[in-house]
Amino acid sequence: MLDKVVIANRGEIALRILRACRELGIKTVAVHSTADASLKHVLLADESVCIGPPASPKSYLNMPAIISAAEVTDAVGVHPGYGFLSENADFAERVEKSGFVFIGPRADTIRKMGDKVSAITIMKASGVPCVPGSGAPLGADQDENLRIAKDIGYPVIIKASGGGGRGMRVVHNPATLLSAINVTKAEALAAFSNDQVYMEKFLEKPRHIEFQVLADNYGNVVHLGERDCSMQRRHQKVIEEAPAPGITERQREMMGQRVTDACRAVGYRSAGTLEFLYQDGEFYFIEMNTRIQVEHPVTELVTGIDLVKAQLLIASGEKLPYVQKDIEIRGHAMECRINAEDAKTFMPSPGPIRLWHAPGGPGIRVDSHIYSGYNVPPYYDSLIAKVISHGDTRDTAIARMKNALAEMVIEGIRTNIALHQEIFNHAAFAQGGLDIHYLERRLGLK
Ligand code: MV4
Repeated sequence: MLDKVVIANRGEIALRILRACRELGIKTVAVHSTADASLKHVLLADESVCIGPPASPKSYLNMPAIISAAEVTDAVGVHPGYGFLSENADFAERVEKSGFVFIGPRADTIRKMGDKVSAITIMKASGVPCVPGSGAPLGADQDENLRIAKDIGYPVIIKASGGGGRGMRVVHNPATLLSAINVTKAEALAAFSNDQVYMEKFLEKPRHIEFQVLADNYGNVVHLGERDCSMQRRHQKVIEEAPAPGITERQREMMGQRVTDACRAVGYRSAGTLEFLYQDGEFYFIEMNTRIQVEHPVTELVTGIDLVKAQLLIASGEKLPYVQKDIEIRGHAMECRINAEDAKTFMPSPGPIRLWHAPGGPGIRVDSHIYSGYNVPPYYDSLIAKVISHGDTRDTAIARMKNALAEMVIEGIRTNIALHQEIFNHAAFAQGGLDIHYLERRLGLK
């Protein structure tokens, strides 16, 4: 078992990692910025090291500072959480070259999946269904690009192979294709020094459904079913659930088989998520996340598997203690992301939390680092709590979530609790299976 782990993150996920370490008897080192000395996990950790000023590039993204903290505290592993350096292949490589265990996939796997064209190529080769597309970076031959688009059929979408969700462009006809390619390339080059772009058929009303996998160092891979993350605004997920409404056991088994085959083929290790668009009964792979995700608790509640503990055990060299047939999806779980933000403008609303009453009762879990008197700093993500509900049925999970939202109290800052209540009281949401544009369309109406 790992003896001591550096938690290279902050907020709720840092506390989540600390709790998993504690359960396994692993000592913890919190690294934090000067703005974060009073974070709950910093107060609870066995040791803490200040790694720099508030701005993330100087602290939570500061690789030498984090690796030095591991060195001076005699830690053996580094858990990156989500965001920050969690999918930075260079960081994973530097952690391992410095003699520490990176709690996540191998650096070369992170690199392969970070390049979306490369990820799609790998998945396609393993029989994972992908969106009809160029399957390769677009070249300089514009007649060829026009031909590719014509073959796929308009509308098409131009995406950057390198960075996150930004810099995509939907193209509805050949007249605007070439300028769209050029603008997307220029933006991608400026944003992440990689101007590779590719083309896919644009799906107009998809749902966002993702499969969770766990893999050990010995070629054992299991999937833990899927999550529906379609309730989002501006690429920020708002509500997630597991399982995805309407997905049959047969579909789950078929997709599960394909995603686990693909992970085995690339020698995947640790927790990972394969993202799909789902439309008209078909799944289309779009990208893979090589980190623990914000929404992992809904999968934990329906499978009974602790994903962060699993990551730590895998990193300690242990074998997965179960095979696929041991894994069952039990009941339904929902997660609400509680943000410190203005209800109307969605702008961050940092400041002091004067009062905090956490919800509770059967089937309610709260993952949060906040406490009465805690000051939400303005420098980071505005996620302050995740409320997760579980029940035998989706209706029970919804009823429990409504109770939880009604009884929780956060005073001193503005939050999106009322937005969640509104969504949960909406008939279309109760029905389930809404597409990724639903929330923005509805918010636009009001
Ligand atoms: C798409 C798509 C429609 N068709 N690809 C947005 C983020 C990026 N990671 C993938 N995204 C999309 N890719 C094709 N071929 C629509 C989106 C999309 C989206 C996807 C998942 C969750 C939210 C989204 C919001 C807008 C657009």
